[in-house]
Amino acid sequence: MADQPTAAQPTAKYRADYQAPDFTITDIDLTFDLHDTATRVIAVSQVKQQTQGVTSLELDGDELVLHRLEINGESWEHFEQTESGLILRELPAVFELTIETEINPEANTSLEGLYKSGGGFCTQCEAEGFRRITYYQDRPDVLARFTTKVIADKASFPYLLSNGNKVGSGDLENGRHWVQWQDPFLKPCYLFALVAGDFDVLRDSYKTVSGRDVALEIFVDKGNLDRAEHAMHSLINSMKWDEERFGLEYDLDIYMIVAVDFFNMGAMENKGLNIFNSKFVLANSATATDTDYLGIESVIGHEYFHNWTGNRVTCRDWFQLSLKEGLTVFRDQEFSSDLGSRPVNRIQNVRIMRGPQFAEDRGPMSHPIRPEKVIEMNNFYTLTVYEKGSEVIRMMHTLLGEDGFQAGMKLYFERHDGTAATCDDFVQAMEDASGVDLGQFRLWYSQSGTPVVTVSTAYEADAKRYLVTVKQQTAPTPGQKEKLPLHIPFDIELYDSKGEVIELQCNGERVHHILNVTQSEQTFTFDQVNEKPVISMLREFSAPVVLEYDYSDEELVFLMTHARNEFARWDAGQMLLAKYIRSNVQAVQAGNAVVFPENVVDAFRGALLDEKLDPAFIAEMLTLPSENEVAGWYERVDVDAIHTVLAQIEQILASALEDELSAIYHSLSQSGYSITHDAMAKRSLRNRCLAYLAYTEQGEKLVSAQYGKADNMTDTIAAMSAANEAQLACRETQMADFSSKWSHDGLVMDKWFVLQGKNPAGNSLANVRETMNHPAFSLKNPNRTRSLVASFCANNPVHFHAKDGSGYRFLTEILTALNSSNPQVASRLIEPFLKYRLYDEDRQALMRAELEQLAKLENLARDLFEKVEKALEQ
Ligand code: B3K
Ligand code: ZN
Repeated sequence: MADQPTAAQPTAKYRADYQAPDFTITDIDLTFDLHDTATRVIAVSQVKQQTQGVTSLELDGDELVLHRLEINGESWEHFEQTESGLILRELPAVFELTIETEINPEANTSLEGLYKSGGGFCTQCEAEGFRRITYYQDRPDVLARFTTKVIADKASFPYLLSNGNKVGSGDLENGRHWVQWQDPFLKPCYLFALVAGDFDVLRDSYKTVSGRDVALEIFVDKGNLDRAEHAMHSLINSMKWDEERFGLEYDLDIYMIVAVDFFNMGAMENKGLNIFNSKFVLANSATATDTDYLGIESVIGHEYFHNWTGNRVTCRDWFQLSLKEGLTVFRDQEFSSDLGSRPVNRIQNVRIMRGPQFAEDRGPMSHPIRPEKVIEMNNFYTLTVYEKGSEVIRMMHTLLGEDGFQAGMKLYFERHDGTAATCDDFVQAMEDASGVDLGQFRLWYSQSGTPVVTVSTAYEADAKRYLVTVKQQTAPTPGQKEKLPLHIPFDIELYDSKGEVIELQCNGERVHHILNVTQSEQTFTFDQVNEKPVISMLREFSAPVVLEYDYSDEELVFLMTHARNEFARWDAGQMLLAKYIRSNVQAVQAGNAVVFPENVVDAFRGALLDEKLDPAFIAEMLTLPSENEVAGWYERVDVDAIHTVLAQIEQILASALEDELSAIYHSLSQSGYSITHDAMAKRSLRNRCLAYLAYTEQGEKLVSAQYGKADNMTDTIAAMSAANEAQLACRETQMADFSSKWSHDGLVMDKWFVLQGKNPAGNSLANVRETMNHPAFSLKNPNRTRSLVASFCANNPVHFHAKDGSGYRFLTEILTALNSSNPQVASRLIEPFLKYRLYDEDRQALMRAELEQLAKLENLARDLFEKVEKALEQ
């Protein structure tokens, strides 16, 4: 029961142990009598035996007080309360189960289950939060029809919401009222949602392709109505896009989104009632940056797309999470790419793969996109499951083509609509619908780690033959020593010296540009190649692998200008930068100066001045890889050298390109503000120029002027961030001014907290500690915590890794506090510690000591336990 101490060590669950449930629940009728500290929940479930002869049933429950337990209306004695719930015994084959529990939403700081956010009530049930509401089979393969009655004080909570359609409402005594909802679709309990509060509501409607009218409602805190319009727009665009590109139509008469300030992640796709972190709903030109606008579009899309990929077809068990998440990320990436710039979206997604996802792959938590072993499910909502999961779907899309892939989607829904499915089911549908053999491809689901693909080429002038030899190798990862060759779609193109594409052929037959790499070593031969070509490889990042090839500077500069697709041009630029970053890190470690040759600068000048290119794309071309991404290239990371090299390359580019940057900066100024892609693209290049110019003599003047004149948050934050990075004198005035203007608005202040967290100044940590006393800051709010603490610990490596261990001690203090109040947030923040083996011995010892201290914490939450244990044993 609730307050018994959990003495036992948390135990793991294994994918291989899956067993179908012995009983299922076909219907559940819930009644919530809402009170801040003592909410009563009555759950009446219709239960049916699935395995003949089994008469006992385990229900999950956490932090619940049991008041009543009845079977078929009669009090039931045959049960036992355990640490993790209830075991009911001597059950009939079919019965009605009534359970009345009491919960305390106000004391719920974990933000899982039913909790209070601001003045209202809301829920978060994925992955295993429903067990904090009532005793239930809290697993995704139990699908029931939900009816929910919500009772609360009418004045404080005029809106009472749950999934599905409203079927009744009425007034009660003592100023209370009730509303009843019914969801006609079967769903697992993780998709259950309830909201009670007082809101402003933005209303619109959508006519689906078959002509049904859907009411759209977005609930925001009072006074925020003008900040919900972009979310509504994005929702309508999502509904339309899913009909057009995937042929998928919405299925209820109403779609509701509620924005709340206290939320552990981005948003949640509860059936018909999405609950969102207000960060991904609220925006207007004064409060939101272009990045915020695009983030809202993508998250609104993501949650909407889950209605089919996640809700209509859900996961059989949580090991299958990528079934819905990888696929839905793929869908939201395609949505953003169809609506905006495909190359820029691809570049941004690839940066996430090459930076944080590759880092996850080589850390102690390394896991395949379909994990085998889990202690705390919330720890597996990872970049691997989401982003790499999406790359795996994208590879199938590449192998099958759009038509084959859509045929696979259609078959998948025909087979699995209304059920809980597995990743294998999905791949099977893709295979059956297209006839493409995905046998070896399935290994992507079970093998963890990042494959390294090493290429060598040879040109035989006499035979006019070009040979491409591809080797693949995946290093062992924790718990998985043996690695097999994967099926890698390897997209290439060959160019002649004029930049014309050379048709791929072998023995007189055309060869497709997607090579099927399936062995550990394989040579592809191309004939009729009349001159030594330049090869472009892993085009569009056709597989989530590291590519190694010994390109010359000339070849990379050539590809930067001649490659046909923009992604390949950007990628060539990144490879060129990588060469000089690596050589300079060595130079700096040997006490030498940073060298960055003129001809390399010229290549970037060429990109900057190319008027045929989209300005947003040019901005990406001119963005160096992050310190964290560069750290990922090394077995032993030297944070100081990496920081020095990146900062100096930035400064060298700034002074060499000052005239061009300055001219472009001025030419891109816009009158009036709009969020069209064209306007955003111009702002992004202009602000990239400003970030460089901040390091030149005109920096101080330009940055101050932009801050003073900015009529939108994008330009304001760009000025502040340039001042912060270049440590300009105007930084302090801007920070003070911003805080006095916005300290009433936590969401806006998050941008300020991020800058404090990333502050490169020497007293950075002292400053972060002081910032924690700012009235807008609170460790109870995950957004505030992430903005300040995570940006210091994860994105300010030089100061977090200070040699005296002060950064490490700070993180342990925070983790210790959050371990008891909100373990899910703690578990995200601990990530920088998990990579401790990549640092020098002194730092390793310091971080290890912190991990050991955490391991000794009394009541160490499962979330942290799992990561600390793995990090220490690796
Ligand atoms: N499905 C949710 C994530 C739930 C996370 C639980 N710790 C949001 C999403 O991926 O769309
Ligand atoms: Zn999702």
